[in-house]
Amino acid sequence: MKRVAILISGGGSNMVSLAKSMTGDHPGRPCLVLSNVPSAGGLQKAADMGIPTEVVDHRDFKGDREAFESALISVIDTYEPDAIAMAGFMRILTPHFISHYAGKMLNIHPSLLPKYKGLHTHQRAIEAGDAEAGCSVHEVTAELDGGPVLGQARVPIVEGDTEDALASRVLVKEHLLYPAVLERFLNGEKGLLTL
Ligand code: NHR
Ligand code: GAR
Repeated sequence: MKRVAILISGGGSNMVSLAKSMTGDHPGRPCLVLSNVPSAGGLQKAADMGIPTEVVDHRDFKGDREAFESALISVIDTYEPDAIAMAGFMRILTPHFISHYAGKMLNIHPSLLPKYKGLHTHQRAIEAGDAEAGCSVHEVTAELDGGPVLGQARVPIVEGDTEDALASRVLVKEHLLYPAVLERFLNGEKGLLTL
């Protein structure tokens, strides 16, 4: 069984969909849910599912990203994960962290990469007049939202769409896409999955 650590900063709906998928024949099991935000709603959801939780608050490190990441690494490594899934984790990671887990990290990003790396993806897609939006699961490399894309799902952008409406439409697809890509990743399958 592969041990999967999940990193969150917020409500953790993607974390829940990943954790629920890891049963039966699935090659992975959740070993840790870690948040950089102490009030993240996903922490209680993880505890309710019986998954160990940890908090490493970036604010304790006063802008020293390497010190924050060293603390993250020492907590995460206690759980000996084989893979790390970022699910709404909102801190940019430096090569210090990335190189420690090279080839083991996935992220879900709410855009059709390579479009709209970074933040405020839905607003940017609406403002650009795009006909569709979506989400991508990618390997995490030092280049922000720039690692190899392993899976994508698309949704239409409709007349009068708002950021919130589009975000919830995309989130439904995220909950299908991420578990499917994680399972393939743990099985060593490398092709692109499109939903
Ligand atoms: N780090 C690396 N090196 N590579 C990636 O691909 C990463 C990453 C860290 C996070 C998630 C990403 C997303 O899916 C992610 C991918 C946060 C920011 C950001 O600007 C940007 C992209 C992503 C996550 N964060 C601000 C910061 O200063 C803080 C914003 C906040 O706290 O609300 O770190 O979109
Ligand atoms: C998701 O839409 C995810 O794609 C996005 O944040 C949301 C987290 O929701 N991630 C990013 O924007 C990363 N910068 P969740 O906490 O309910 O999974």
